[in-house]
Amino acid sequence: MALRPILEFPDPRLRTVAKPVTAFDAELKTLTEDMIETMYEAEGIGLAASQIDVHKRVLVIDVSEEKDSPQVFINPTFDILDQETQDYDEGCLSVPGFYETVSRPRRVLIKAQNVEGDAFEIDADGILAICIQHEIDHLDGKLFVDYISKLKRDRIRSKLEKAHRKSA
Ligand code: K1U
Ligand code: ZN
Repeated sequence: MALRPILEFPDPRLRTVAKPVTAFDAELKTLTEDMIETMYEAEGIGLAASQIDVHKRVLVIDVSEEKDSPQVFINPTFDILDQETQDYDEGCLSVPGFYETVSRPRRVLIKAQNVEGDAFEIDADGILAICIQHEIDHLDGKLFVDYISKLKRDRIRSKLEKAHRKSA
């Protein structure tokens, strides 16, 4: 297993739309193992392959208290089950240090495949429903900062660009 570097906003590669997975092979298994290790090391509750510059429709999530229940979602989609929304102060490993309130549908039906290619569904609410929507946004080249005002987004962009210049 290996840690993979995480791209940070405003890196344009985060805007790439990921392609569906068609090969359920050893390379995919290694990718998911690396993503789980990278998510835990970064202390995140989710990670999309797009964030490590791999533009395939692959996500990992672990919303358990003990951080011992990683879930892998290949080619995930969701249907909204409840039009009611919930607000949550979202963070993002690609936008480190910033949290903003985002409103999303509170209950969704997740449809995905596992690493072997078998289809499954999960009726999700709470943090899992929020996290899967945030991660699927990554696969579509979208970030949580796209839901906030341009003024706030531009402020975050310039602070991160300054931090990147300092660390270069
Ligand atoms: O996609 C990512 O960058 C991972 C992101 C997932 C996420 C967090 C909060 C709301 C929606 C999606 C993170 O894990 S950022 C870290 C974080 O916010 C967090 C970490 C531990 C517990 C709770 C939140
Ligand atoms: Zn994110």
